[in-house]
Amino acid sequence: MRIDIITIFPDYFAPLDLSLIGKARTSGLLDVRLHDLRSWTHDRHNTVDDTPYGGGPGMVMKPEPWGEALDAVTGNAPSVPRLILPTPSGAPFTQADASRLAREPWLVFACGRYEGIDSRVAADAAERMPVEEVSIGDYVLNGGESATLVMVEAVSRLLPGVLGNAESVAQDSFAPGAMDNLVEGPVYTKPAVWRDREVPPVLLSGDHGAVDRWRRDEALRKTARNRPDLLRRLTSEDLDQHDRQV
Ligand code: 6GU
Repeated sequence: MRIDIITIFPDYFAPLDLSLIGKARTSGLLDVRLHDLRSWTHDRHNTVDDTPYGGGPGMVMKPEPWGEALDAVTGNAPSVPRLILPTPSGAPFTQADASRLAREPWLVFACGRYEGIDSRVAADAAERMPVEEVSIGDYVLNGGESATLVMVEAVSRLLPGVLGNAESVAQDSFAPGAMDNLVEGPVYTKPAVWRDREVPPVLLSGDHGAVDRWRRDEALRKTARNRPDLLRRLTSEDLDQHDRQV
C-alpha cells in the first residue's frame, strides 16, 4: 500500500520509522511518502494560512498551496488515490473504516491545522478522486497530524504480513466476528502469583471450553463497565442463555 501525507510538520511522522510500521516500510509492504505543504508556497514567508471570510477567530489554510500539492502528489499517476481529510467535523473513524481502507492500494492524508482548510479544496479534489472527511473522536486536536498517525497505524497493522500474528487481529476489541461488539477482557502472563495476586485458576486448568466461557464472561463484564454504549447495541441473538445471567 502507498500512503502520501501532506503536512506543514513532516517531522511529526518520525514514529512511522519505528516498530512494526518501520519494518513494513523497509520490507516494502508499506510505501509512506511525506510532503511539506510549504514547498508549494511561492511567497517569501511560505504562507499557508489567512483570516477567515465572514470573520471569527483563528486562521484558515489557503487553497492555493493545497491545490498545487494535491495536483503534484496525485496528478500524472496511472491510478487515483482515496483522499482522507482528518477533521473533528468528519465522520467517526471505526475499525470497519480501518479494514475498508486497508484494502485500498493508495491513500493520501491532507493534514489541516488552525481552523481547517478552505472548503473549496475538498470540493475541487472530489471532482477527480474519492474524498472522506474523518474524525478520530469527540475531542479537538491542534491539527490532523496526530489523527493521521492513529489512522495510519490502525490501517497498516491490517495489511497482510505487517503483524507477526494474524490471529491477534481477529481477537482484537472491535474486530468483526467472534466477540462482536465486546471489548477484550483482562489478560495474564507468568508468574502465576505476583505480589500475592493469583492468575484466575481457570486459565491454568487446561480446560479450553472453560477458558473460552470465562473470557466471554469477563469481556461482557468489562464492556458493561467501560462501554455501556456497546452493550446496549448487542442484540438478543448476540447473547446466549449463560450471557444473560452474567
Ligand atoms: Cl481528525 N482532527 C482534529 N484537528 N481534531 C480531531 C480529529 C481530527 N479527530 C478528533 N479531533
